[in-house]
Amino acid sequence: MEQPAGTGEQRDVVSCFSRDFNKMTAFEELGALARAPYDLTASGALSPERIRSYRTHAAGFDLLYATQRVDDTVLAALQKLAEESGAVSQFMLMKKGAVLNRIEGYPSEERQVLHTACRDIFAPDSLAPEATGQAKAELDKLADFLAALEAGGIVNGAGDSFTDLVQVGIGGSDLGPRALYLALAAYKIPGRRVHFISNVDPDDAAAILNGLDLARTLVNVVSKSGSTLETLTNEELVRKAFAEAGLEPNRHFLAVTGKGSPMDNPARYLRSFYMFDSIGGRYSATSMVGAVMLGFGLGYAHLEEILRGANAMDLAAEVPDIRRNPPLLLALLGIWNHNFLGSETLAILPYSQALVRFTAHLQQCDMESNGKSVTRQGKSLAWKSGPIIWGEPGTNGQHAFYQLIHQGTAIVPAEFIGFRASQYGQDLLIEQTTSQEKLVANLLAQALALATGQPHENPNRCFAGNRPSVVLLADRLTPYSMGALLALYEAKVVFQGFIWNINSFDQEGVQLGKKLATRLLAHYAGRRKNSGYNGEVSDDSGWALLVAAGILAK
Ligand code: G6Q
Repeated sequence: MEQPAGTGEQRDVVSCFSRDFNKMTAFEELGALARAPYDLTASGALSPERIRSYRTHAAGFDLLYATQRVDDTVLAALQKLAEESGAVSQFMLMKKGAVLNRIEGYPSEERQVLHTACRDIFAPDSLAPEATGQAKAELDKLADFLAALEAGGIVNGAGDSFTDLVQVGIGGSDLGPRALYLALAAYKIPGRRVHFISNVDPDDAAAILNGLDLARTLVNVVSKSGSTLETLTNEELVRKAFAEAGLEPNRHFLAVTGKGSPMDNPARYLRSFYMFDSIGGRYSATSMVGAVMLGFGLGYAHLEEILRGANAMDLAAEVPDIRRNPPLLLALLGIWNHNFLGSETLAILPYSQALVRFTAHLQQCDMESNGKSVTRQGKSLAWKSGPIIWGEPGTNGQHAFYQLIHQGTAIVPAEFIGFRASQYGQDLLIEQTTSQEKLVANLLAQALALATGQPHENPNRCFAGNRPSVVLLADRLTPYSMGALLALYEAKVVFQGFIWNINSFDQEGVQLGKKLATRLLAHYAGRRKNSGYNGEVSDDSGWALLVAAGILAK
C-alpha cells in the first residue's frame, strides 16, 4: 500500500490548528447568545427582507437560512468561530495534501485526505498535483474502457454487448455510489442497467442475480482494502453463479481496489481500476469507486458533469466569508443547533424521490466521520461531536414522522433539499398546479410552519414553532447539481470535524464488532470442520461468544 505522505511542515501546521472547541472566545460568546436565540414566532420575525438577505448561493444551489434561530450577532460569532478554528485554512491544507487523518501521539492511519483531488482535474493548477494526476490517469483508463464497450471492442464470449453491471461493495463502496446512481437514473444510457449487492445476507445477492442475464452482465467488485468479508464473500458467490452458467468470470469481472491490496490481481479481472489511500471510503464516490459504475450506467460525459459540479462546490468551500460559503455556513448552523441550542439529531429531508438513498449516504458520511469521542490529540471530548442523522424523502415523510418534528418534545433541526423543476419533465396541471409545484410548495410550507408555529386555544392543536431548518434549492437534479450537493455535504462534515478538533477521517469504532464476528465465525467453521477445534477462548468475552454461537446455530 502507499506510504503516508505530507511534509513535516504540513503536520506542524495541522497541530497548530488543533484548538479545544470550548476554549475559543467564540464558544463563550455563542453560549451567551444561545440563552436568548432569535424568536421565529414573534410577529414580523420572518420578514421578506430577512428571507431575501439570509440566503447564499454556490454551484447552482441556494441555501436559505431565514428559518434558523440566528440573527446578525449570532452570524458574526459563527464567523469568529470559523476563523478561530481555522476552518477554511484547514480545508485548504487538506486539499494540498496535509496528513489530517491522524491522532497525534498515538498509532493512527497517518494519511492525507484528498478526495477533492478526484475533481480538481478541471483546474489548471491543482493544489495536489500528484493525487490529481493519479485520478486523471484512472479516469483516462476508464474513458478508454467505456469507449471500447460502446464501440463493441469489448464484448462477451458470444460477441454480445454488455447491458447490465452489478456493483459488489459495502459501506463507502456502496452507499455514495448507489445514492448517486439512483439520483441520476433519469440520465442513464438507454438499454443499460446498474444493480447493487452489498449485504452479506445471501438473499441480497440471490434477489439481484435471479433477474439477470449473466451472459450480458459485468460485475464491478469494489473494495479499497480488498479484504472486506462481505464483499469477498459476495464476489465468490457471484463468481460461482457465472461459472455455473458456463461463463468465464474473468471476462465479466472488474475490480476497483487499492494498489497492492489482496484484490490487486489483474489476471482475475477484465479490468482493474485503482483508488488511493488518501481517499476514505465514505468520501470516495467521485473516485473510481463510483466512477466505473456511473460511467457505465450514465456515460462518461455525465460522469464528468458530476465531477465538475463537485469541483465547483469544493471551490466555494474555500471562501472565508461564511455568508458566501454554503458548506461552511451549513456546518456552523449545525454546530449552533447541536452544541448551543441542544438538539441531538438532524433530519435531512430531500423533496426528490431520486434522492431516496442520499440521506443514507449522508448518515454514513457524517456519523462515521464525526461520531468520535476524542480530540486529534487523543483527549476525551468535553463537548458534543456529530449528531444523529436520519431522514426520508418528502412528501412521504410528512405522512409518517413529521408529527414528531412539529409537536414532539425533541427539537429536530431539518435540512430540506428541493428542485424547482423535475428531472423527467413529465407533469400535469391538476387544479391549476403541477405535481412539481405541489412538491416544492410542501417543502417551503414545512420550513415556514416549523419556524413560525401556530398558537391555538386547544393545546393539542398548538404548534410551538422555533424549530429550525434550512432549505437547499437548485433548478433541477442534474449530474452537475448532484456533484455539487455531494461535495457540499462532504465539506460540511469536514468543517464540523475541524471545528470540533476531531479526526473525521478514520473509523476505529467499527472494528470491535468486526473482530467479535470473526471469532464467532471461527466457532461455526471449527464445528463444521470437526477438526479438533476445541472452542478455546482466551478472555472474558469468550463465554459470551460461546453462548451466542450456541443460540445462533441451527
Ligand atoms: C468508509 C469506511 C467503510 C468502508 C467499507 C468498505 O469510510 O471505511 O464504510 O468503505 O468498510 O471497505 P472496502 O472498500 O475496503 O471494502
